[in-house]
This record gives sequence, structure tokens and C-alpha cells, in this order.
Amino acid sequence: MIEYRFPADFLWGAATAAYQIEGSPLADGAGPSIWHRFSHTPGRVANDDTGDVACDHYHRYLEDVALMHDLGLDAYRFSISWSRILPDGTGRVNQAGLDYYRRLTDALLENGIKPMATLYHWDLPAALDDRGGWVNRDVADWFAEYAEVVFRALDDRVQFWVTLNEPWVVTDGGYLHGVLAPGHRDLFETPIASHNLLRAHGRAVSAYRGMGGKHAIGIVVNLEPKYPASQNAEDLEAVRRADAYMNRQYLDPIFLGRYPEELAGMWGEAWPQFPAGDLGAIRQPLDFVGINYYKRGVTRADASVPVERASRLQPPHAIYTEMKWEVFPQGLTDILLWFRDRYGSTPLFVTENGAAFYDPPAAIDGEISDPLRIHYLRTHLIAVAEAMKRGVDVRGYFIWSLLDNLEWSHGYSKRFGIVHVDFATQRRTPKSSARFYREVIRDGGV
Ligand code: IFM
Repeated sequence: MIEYRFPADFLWGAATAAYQIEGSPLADGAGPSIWHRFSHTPGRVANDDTGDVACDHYHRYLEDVALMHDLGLDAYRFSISWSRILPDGTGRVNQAGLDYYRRLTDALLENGIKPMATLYHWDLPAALDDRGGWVNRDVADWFAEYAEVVFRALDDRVQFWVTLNEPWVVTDGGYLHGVLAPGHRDLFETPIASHNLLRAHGRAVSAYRGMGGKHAIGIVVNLEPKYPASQNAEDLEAVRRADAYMNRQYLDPIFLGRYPEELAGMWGEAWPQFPAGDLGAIRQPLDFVGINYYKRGVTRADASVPVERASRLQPPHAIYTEMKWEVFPQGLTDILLWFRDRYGSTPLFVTENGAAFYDPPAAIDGEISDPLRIHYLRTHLIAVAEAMKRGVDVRGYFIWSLLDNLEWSHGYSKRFGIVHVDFATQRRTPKSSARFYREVIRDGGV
């Protein structure tokens, strides 16, 4: 019985990212990215795993598109590796890199699957990191140059463009805490990197409009509704800081043309005076916003954490994924409503949602049974439907992830896929959650 039916034109998708699945990061003239460098630095990634082979999607993309077709996907969200296109980050264009994404998008279109391409999913060309990376103000020009090359080559096929994936993670993990590439831990660099990500986003959007882009363009942010751990004044203040830092830091400049008022105080002397005019350039009208949702943040004051001075409490009596993330579907309804109430009626996609769980070995009949992931997906789809019932304009949903893949500094130890990948043989086996998703798509509901 279908209790939650989605509109007929709702896009059912799955998402991945270049460094996490492609493998062959230096093939056919590509340059190294910061993730290539980071994962090849001993001790940075669990088990010293790298993206050298990953899911070998670079060679097996046809097999993977066939899997998508079997699932009945309407759309596929993937990312483009900047250093495959511009090996030095700027200047020389590597035609073989563009050709690869042409072949991939052709295969998608031949199978009736709409491409959604993310321009930046964390793999900055290493050559640009050598020039200061996201801390160098010129990065906005570098990004616009790269974006224009890609728009020119692929706008006839790509229907949805995403400028950046999760800029908050890029700076919190890559510049403040050092757990993601490029592995810096620098309070002063972090707000500059965040600001330059926003500037780069704004430049790419205006370049796209300027060249008469035919399709839709937006950004993807990861949001986490923040709830207080108690009603103490300290915890309530901590919620405001955590919310400003994670949820409003990028969206307020884009939609409201200003930074959340809490941020300057939170950074103290590390908060720069940004040039007047930057915020105007960042505030470009968008065709959609993608929201990645995994969990909520039950927040308490915690002076040991830089900037936010807040940390998350792990509520008892909850289900946790292998990432130690609480399963909390209500948070997805709440954050979709929050977005609409704060920023208005921009069309939304849930561009990532999913869970890493321990997958039992395949049964004799080859079945990989993942009931916890099915439960996660079903309850989160219902959460999306609840928000839509209350008027939020959600146009589609993308599972993270199509395939088990390299979960960044966790290496291959966390499996998010609805399709199991045996990394020794590259054999793909759809899990029971893939069958569940196929039925949801076929029935148009849960
Ligand atoms: O694997 C990541 C993805 O690259 C970005 N969003 C969160 C996922 C799970 O951690």
C-alpha cells in the first residue's frame, strides 16, 4: 500500500563524487588533486586507503549507468574532477578529461537519466593549493575559469549544475580541524576560505548566466537542525552559535546578502574585514538549492571547541549508523521547513541522504540484506513527504550513495552504497535497499 505518494515529475536519483568512486586520478593527462596528495600522506586516511582505484568507475561507468537504469533512476548526481579538466588548475585544458565526462553524460542521457553535475566536491587541483588554495582571493577567478570551460563543453547535456558541495565541510574539515584535505588547522584561514568559496560560487553562477546557460544552477549545502541539549541559557546560546556556523554561514550571504551576526564575535580577531561589494557578488539568484541531510545536532555549550564553542550530545536510546550519526528522520522535515521559512520558496532537492551500516556477508543466494538502511531510507522519504505536505517545494531526492565508496578520511571502512562493491574484484551487488528503492521509484511512493 502506498501511503506517501510523490508527484509524477519528482526526480528519483542517486549521488556520488569523483574522488570517492572514479579511481585512476592521474589518467589521461589529469593533474593531482589535494585529495590525491592527502590520501598519499601516511596516516591521513584510515588504513592509508587512497582513491587510486576506488570503484574504478572511470573505466566501469557503463556498467554503473546500467545499474542506475535497472534501478529506474530519473537522475544521477556526480561530480567533475577539476584537475582532470585543468591539470594545473588554470590555463591548459585537458581535452581527455572533458571527453570522459562527455561519454558519461551521453550514457546517462541514452538511458533516460538526467545528469546533475557538481563542479566542486572537495578535490581542488594540488597546483592551486600550492598557490594558497581557498585562502587565495584569486581562487574565485580560477573557479570561474574552470566553470566556464565545463559549461561550454557540457551545458548541452547537463540539466542541473551545482557549484559547490558542502562548503561548510570544506572549511571546517579542511581548514579548521585538519581532518580533510588540505589538512590545515588554522583559525585565521578558515573564514577567509569560507568567504572565497562563496565568492567562487557567485562568480560561477554569474558566468553561467552571462554565457546564456540553458539549464538550472544551484548550490548544495549540508544542514543539521540544532536542538538544545537543555533549556540552560548556555546551551540555548550554543544552539545559536552552532546554527549560525553550520546552517546560516553560507545561506545567509547567498539569500540575504549578509553574514549571520553571531559569526564576527565567534571568530574574534580572526574575522576579517571583507571588501565591500563581495556580498553583492555572492548574492546571485539560484534556480534551486540542494540540501544534504544525515542527522540532527543536539547541542550543548562546550568551551573546548574552537569557534562554535558547542558540541553534539549523543542522545541515548537511538539508532546510530556506523558513522556514529543518530538516525533522526524528523530532522529532515524540520530542516526543509526551516529553509522555506527563512529563505523563501526556492525549489529544493534533497541531494544527499543515506547511511553507512555494517553489511553482513552475502547470503548463499548472493543477497546482501541491509534492513537498517531500508528503514533509514523509508523513514527519511516519509520525512520529505511530510515537508511537502506542508508546502515545501521539494523536486527530487538523491540517495547517498549509489555505490560503496571511499568515505574520505575513513577510507573504505564505511559503506554507504545501496550497491555493494567488492573492492578486491570490483564486483557490484545490489543490496536489498537497492531493491527497496527500485520499488519506491516504480510505485512513486512509500
Ligand atoms: O561521503 C560524503 C559525501 O562526499 C559528502 N556528504 C556526506 C557524505 C557522507 O559522509
